[in-house]
Amino acid sequence: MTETRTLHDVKLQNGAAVAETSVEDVFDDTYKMKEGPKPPRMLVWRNIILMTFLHLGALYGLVLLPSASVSTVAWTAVCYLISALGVTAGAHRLWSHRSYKASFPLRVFLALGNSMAFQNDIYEWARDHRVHHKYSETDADPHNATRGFFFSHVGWLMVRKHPDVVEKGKKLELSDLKADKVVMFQRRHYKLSVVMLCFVVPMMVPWYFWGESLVLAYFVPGLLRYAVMLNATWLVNSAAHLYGNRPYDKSINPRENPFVAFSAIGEGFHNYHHTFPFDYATSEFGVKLNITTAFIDLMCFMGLATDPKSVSKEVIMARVKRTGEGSHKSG
Ligand code: ST9
Ligand code: ZN
Ligand code: ZN
Repeated sequence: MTETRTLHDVKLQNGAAVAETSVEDVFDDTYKMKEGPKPPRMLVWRNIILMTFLHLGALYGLVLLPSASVSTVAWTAVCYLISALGVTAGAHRLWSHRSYKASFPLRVFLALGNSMAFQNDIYEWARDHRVHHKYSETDADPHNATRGFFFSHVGWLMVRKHPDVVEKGKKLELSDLKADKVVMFQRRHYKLSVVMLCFVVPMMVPWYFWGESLVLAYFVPGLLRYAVMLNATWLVNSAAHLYGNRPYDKSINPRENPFVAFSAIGEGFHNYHHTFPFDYATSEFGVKLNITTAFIDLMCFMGLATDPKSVSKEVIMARVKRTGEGSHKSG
C-alpha cells in the first residue's frame, strides 16, 4: 500500500478508507536539526519553585486523604475526570487534531474542564502539541523525548524553549483555533478561569455542600488531584515515548503503554496515535482503557458531537505489516 502525506492532508490511497486532517499534526521528515552546539539551557526558577511547592502540597494532600469523607473522595474523582476530559477530549482530540466536531455547548464544557486542568490555555496547548507531532523527537519538539525521561516529563516546563520550537511553531497553520470563539475567550480569561475552576470550585464545593474542612478540600480535590492529573498527562510524553511496544510503526519512538492509557483515560496508545493522529479514538480498540472515546461516543449519541474520524481495519493491518515491529496482537 502506498501512502501520500502532505502538510494538510493524510490520504491513504488504493480506495481504502480515507481519513483526512486539515491540521498540521503529521510528522515532517524534511526538517533537519541545525548542526553545531545547542543553545544553553536557561532555567526558569519561578516554575521550578512553583512545581516543587505543588508537589509538596500534593504529598500533604496524600497524608490528609484517609481523613477525607466519601463524598470528598467522590468529588475528587469527578474533578479528575472533568479536568482530564478537558485535556483529552478537548485540547487534544478536538482542538489539536480536529478528530471530531463538537457543538457549542460541548466546547464550552470542554473549555471549562480545560481551565480546571490548568495545563496552559487551549490555544497554547494545541500549538505546542501540533509542533510535537510534526517535529517529534527533534529540537523543534517542545518535550523532545530524546532529551530523557525527566526533560520530556516535566523538565521542559522549567526551561526556556529551544528556539526551533518557536521558529517552527510560528509557521504552523492555527487559523482554526483563532476562529474558534470558545478557544479565544478561554485564552483571554485564562488566569481568572484557572483560579476559579482549578482551585476555588474544587475547594468550595465540599466545604459548602457537606461541611468538609477548607484545608482538606484545598489539598485533596485541589492540589492532589491537580498534581496527579498533571503527572498522568506528562507520562504520555515521557513513559509512552520510552516504554512499550511499537506494533504500527517501529521507526518512531512513541509506544503502546497500557498503564499510561489507564491513568490518562485513553491516551497511552501512543504508537497508534502518532501513526494515525486524526483517529478520534487514539486506538483501534474502541473504549478499552479509553474513557475519552466512550465520552465522545456518548456525545455523538446525544447529538452534541459529530463526524468522528477513524481508520479502517484494512488500513491499520496494512500499516502493521508494512512498518510494525511484529508485536501486534494479530501477529
Ligand atoms: C502543562 C502542559 O502541564 C502539559 C502538556 C502536555 C502535553 C501532552 C501531550 C500528550 C498527548 C495527550 C495526552 C493528554 C493526556 C491527559 C491526561 C489527563 C489525566 N509555536 O512558552 P513561552 C512563542 S502546563 C509558536 O513563554 P519560553 C509565542 O510567541 C502546567 N510560537 O516560551 C509565545 O508567546 P505567546 C502549568 C511559540 O519563554 C512566546 O514564544 N504551566 C511556541 O521559552 C513565549 O512562549 C506551567 O508549568 C510554539 N510552540 O518559556 C508553565 N511556543 O504564548 C508553562 C512559544 O504569548 N510554561 N512560542 O503567543 C512556561 O512557563 C513557559 O512556556 C516555559 C517556556 C518556561 C516552559
Ligand atoms: Zn507524543
Ligand atoms: Zn496528539
